[in-house]
Amino acid sequence: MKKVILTALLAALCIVFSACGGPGAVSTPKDEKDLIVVGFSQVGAESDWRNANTLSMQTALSPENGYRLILDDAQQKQEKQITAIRNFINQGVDYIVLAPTTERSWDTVLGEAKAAGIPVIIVDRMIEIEDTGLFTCWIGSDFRREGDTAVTWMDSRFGNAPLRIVHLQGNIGSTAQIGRTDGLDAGLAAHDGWQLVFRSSGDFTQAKGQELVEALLEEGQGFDLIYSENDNMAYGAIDALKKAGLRPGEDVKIVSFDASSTALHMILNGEISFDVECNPLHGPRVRAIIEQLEKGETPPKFTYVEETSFEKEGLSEEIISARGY
Ligand code: GYE
Repeated sequence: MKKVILTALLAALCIVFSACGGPGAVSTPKDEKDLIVVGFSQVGAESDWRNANTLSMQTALSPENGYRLILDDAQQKQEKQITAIRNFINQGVDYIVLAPTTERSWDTVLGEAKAAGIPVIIVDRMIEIEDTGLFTCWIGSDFRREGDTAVTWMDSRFGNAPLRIVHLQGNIGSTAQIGRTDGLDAGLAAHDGWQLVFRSSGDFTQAKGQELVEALLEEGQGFDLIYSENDNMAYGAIDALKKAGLRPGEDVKIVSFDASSTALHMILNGEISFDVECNPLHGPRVRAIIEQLEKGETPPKFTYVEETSFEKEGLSEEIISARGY
């Protein structure tokens, strides 16, 4: 009984304190009607990168921070994203955040969002659109630079020595695929010792990465290096190599993108040789953009996030655990 009274007293005190915003005030979810409503059309859940990105958005745009986030997973299909955006417009959301699957064919639906007066913030990949007034701003990675970073490392490591390359591509038509592929193509053009022995899309998934490399090994194709446009395809490729009795990192070198924590551990154990970082933590960045817009300010139209790259030298458990993904 005593305990009940004490708890009630404490609760009452808490209410008084938080209502006055006094010391010890706890942050409580705001009234539902005061929340800023954000519709987020997400590509899917195809990779570690994507899951870290979704979590970052959910954490930053939480009710505690004053937001209601409506998340739509498009399962890597643009048609589903277009439907999701139309639903957001019908629901009258305050902002739309779009992580686009591919670059093209957004004109009509973004025109509809504009007509409804809803600002659209693009994250991660870019869109190719004639009227750039149809979106408010974009924030994401410089994917071509990522590809160039990988090629620079390959050049420093192998020079123009004969190198048989297997290229696992991401979703065809996505900026991440286009930039990373363009980087490799430039590398191939500049090194006549490098030979592209296989190129196909593994859709950024582990299962497809494994399938492609398994099929290749069954055909008896030899190769020295796998250029995998994301970590999850690299995990699948590594499984395929091991199943065939090959040693990833020794018999076949792996170059990958994203630098998620599993991949960085694979650098430490020698399976992945080089990984270019792609930063998925866009949640706080989007929140900062919305805050600017709410104050009537104009955020920069395009913002590239800073990124680095990793190899075994200089990498440690401490570095990996200090990262957010
Ligand atoms: O590299 C991949 C994900 O667009 C940056 O998409 C993103 C890419 C990322 O599925 O893992």
